[in-house]
Amino acid sequence: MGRWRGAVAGVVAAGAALGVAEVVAVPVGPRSAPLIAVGGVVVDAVPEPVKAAAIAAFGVHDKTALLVGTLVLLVLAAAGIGVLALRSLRYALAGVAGFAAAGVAAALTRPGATVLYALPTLVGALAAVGVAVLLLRPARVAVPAGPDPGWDVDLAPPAAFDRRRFLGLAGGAVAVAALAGAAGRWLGSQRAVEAARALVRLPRPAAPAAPLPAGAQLAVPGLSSFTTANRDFYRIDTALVVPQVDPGEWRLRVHGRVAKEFELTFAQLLERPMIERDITLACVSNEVGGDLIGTARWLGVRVADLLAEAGVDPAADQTVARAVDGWTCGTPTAVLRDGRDALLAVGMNGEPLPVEHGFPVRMVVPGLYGYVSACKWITELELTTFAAFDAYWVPRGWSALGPIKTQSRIDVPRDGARVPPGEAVIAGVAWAQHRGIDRVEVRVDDGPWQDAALAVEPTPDTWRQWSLRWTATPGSHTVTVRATDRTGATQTAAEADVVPDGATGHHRIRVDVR
Ligand SMILES: Nc1nc2c(c(=O)[nH]1)N[C@H]1C(S)=C(S)[C@@H](COP(=O)(O)O)O[C@H]1N2
Ligand SMILES: [Mo]
Repeated sequence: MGRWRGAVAGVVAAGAALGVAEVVAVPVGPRSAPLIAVGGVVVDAVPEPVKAAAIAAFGVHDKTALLVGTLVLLVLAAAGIGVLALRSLRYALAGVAGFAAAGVAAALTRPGATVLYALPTLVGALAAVGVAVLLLRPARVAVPAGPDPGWDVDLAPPAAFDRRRFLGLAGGAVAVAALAGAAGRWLGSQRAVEAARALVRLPRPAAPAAPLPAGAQLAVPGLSSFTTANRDFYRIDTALVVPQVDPGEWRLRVHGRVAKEFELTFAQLLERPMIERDITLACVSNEVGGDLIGTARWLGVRVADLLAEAGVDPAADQTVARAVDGWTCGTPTAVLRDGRDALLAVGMNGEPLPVEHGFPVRMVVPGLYGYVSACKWITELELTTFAAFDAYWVPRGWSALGPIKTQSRIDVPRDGARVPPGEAVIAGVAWAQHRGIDRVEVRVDDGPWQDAALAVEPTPDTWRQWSLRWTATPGSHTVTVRATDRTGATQTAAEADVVPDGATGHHRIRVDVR
């Protein structure tokens, strides 16, 4: 009977610590909460294969998986420490001290941390000690001193352990911790940033995008829509809690190897001439056939205009964008100035940027993967060189340069679908941003490559829809697609992993016609 009591006490104490810490983290800042801080260190430290495997296994839920995994480990450790603490409370104190040290160290080393970041963990640790003492003490004092009392030491004496009191206290602590945790999370999400976002009035673009041509969107059920709704847009970043940036405090600093450094406020940015563009954004971690890609109508200021104003040192071949949470990406300066619509975006599909997509300002560069260009919650543009600085993903095994590779995907039918025999439609999307798609071919089984019909391409900076009629014959079939971009290059069949600079290979599905 003894052991479970220790395990329960340990887990309840750990829960109390996390719950209380969440509340203290509300005024201090969400990234100071120990679970988030430790998770953040893990995110920054995991070796590349683990990160790639996590994205492959969990996709956009990789961060949830990380937090759940961390919690499971914590629960196991806390249970173990609780069992030890039945023998001596010293074990409980040592365990709490160990976890507190890890939490404080993680919180204090997060980018942008202040000494206050230690507070949530410390207050949480006090709560854990309190709960542990409360739950474990009766068991301890009950173990009689002196000569062997004659009963199994594993069994506490009947009088010593008041099961109802223990369960009542444990239940109470769990309820308080859960309430505190939920309240902390809720208060954290109610921060002023959503209200500030609701107040943003986006300027009219000086150069609006033309309405989408009718032929850009094919009428094929199940085909991805040309424009991806904000709520459906994939999200990939290293932020365990979404940075909350008050547009009133936001500054963009343009500095480094420039003739004239300067700073812009959000109001000043909004006064500048804005352009509106349809651009497809893709993640380098997108597997062949994957869905880490989407298209939005972005509103923003040309990055090239800002660089021209700063006066760029011709030797500064890399422009590093830095986010408020310390994340960085490095973009070739030449790409930002070659005339393409590289944007500091404030609007996405007619709304201010959603908070998780970078509110108030992010970068979007047609033709480059997000990890080398699409900095969300941006606050700095630093002109430097590739020789002088490695951005976030580079020391973690990814290429410093990330031009998008020509790719195509079959959306209809779905892989593994059952298709009735007869007339069918195969359809999907193909992309080679900033080069444009000129041809898409489809092959059934080992048959000839057949040209698919292409939808209207509003700009070479977006994906392009395609479709092909097919008379489906009974049996099991594979369907393969490949695209050719406007430079004449056809997508390679050679399969390459997403690391270091994007997956290659043909998307192939299997369908069952019956
Ligand atoms: N601050 C910050 N910006 C970031 C990232 C990040 O981790 N932190 N990830 C980048 C990556 S890898 C991609 S693919 C795009 C994804 O943008 P989205 O989440 O709006 O789709 O954001 C980029 N911008
Ligand atoms: Mo990405």
